[in-house]
Amino acid sequence: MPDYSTRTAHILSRIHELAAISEDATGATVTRRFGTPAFLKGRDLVQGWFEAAGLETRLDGIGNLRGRLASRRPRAKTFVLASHIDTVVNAGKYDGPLGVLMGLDLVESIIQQGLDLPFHLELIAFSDEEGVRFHITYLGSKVVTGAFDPALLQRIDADGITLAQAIDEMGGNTAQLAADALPPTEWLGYFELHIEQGPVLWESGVPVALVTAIAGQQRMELTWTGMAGHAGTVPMPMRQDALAAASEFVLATEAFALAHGHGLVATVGQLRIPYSASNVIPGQVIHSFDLRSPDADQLAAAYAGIQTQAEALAARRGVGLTWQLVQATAPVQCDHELNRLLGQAIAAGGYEVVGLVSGAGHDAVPASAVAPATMAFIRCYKGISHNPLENVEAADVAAAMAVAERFLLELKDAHN
Ligand code: HGY
Ligand code: MN
Ligand code: MN
Repeated sequence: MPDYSTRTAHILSRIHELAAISEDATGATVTRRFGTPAFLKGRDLVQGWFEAAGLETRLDGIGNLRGRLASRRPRAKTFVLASHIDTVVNAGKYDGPLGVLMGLDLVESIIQQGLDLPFHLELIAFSDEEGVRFHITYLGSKVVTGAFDPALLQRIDADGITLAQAIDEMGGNTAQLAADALPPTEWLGYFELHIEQGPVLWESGVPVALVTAIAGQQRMELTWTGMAGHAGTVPMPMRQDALAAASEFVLATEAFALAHGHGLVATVGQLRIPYSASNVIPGQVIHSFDLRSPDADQLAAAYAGIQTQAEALAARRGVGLTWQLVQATAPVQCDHELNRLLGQAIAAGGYEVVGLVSGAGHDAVPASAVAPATMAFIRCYKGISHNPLENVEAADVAAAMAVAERFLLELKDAHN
């Protein structure tokens, strides 16, 4: 009988070792954005673990770490186990790395048992799922799935560095990105283990669930342009205050999402005021806008409705508005057959089979365009994520490990 609690303790000790590598030299917060020295140092650590497990590893052109366990079957397809090792800023320890390190443990166990699978296994630690540095998500998985648009190479980060420059500086190779794709004919499927990042499992006491769908999301950048002025001399009715306009927009979109419900969520997570000073009326405000829904029609209607509201608000306030759509991803359904097997594995563990829609985006989204894809969610502390309070119970990770290992063995039997 596998000793999942010992294996889980090993996974969690690696989680803490990786979390100690951060852009924050004080170590007080966990931040490893795509291509930064901290990201590269963390990836080196994980690559050492891949190689110690016996995986043949390589770094692809966009910096994904790829470990391959070849099947002895010559015409075998490839089943991908993956998640990401980049993080948001001031992140938790588990969003991404937990899926990679649980996947590594599953592969280590297969190698130790000397199992010959009827498919190649490729374990991938994606280099940029969060899209923090260039505001575009899934850069790593887009390369592996062949969905990477070369035009993205011209995107610039807050320091004016292009994605192409960042890739070159980290030792990547922009000329290789197309060749790094796993051809659609070679995919058998995709499976990702990830913390739920929501409260459902926490409240229900269920340790692990399957994912039925992943919400669609749109990422925008809005720029409000008013008139900078003296905070002491411009009468209130004469102001074209860009921050007041942006603030009204934030509250109006919050009210819009609350009023429409059904999984619609709207967030302004980043905002900057160029040339800001306490005694200057903000002349310009630039901010992000993240809009999501599991329902494509609701997402489209909300996008149009909120944009119309924003334009009317800008006109009323005499403020200019530019609304730039940065990225749009449609909602995706997870694969029914994989979920049938995953549901069997969950039930065999004695757990209620819970199916969840993910409000968070995941690399399973690009993967679902080329292969049957699904995910398993692990219960996390109060559903908190993108926050240092992110946490998991070892018992829940152990439960998910048992389910995932049973799922892989079912997959082996199904393709033998
Ligand atoms: O934004 C997301 O949903 C994910 O954390 N990248
Ligand atoms: Mn994630
Ligand atoms: Mn995340």
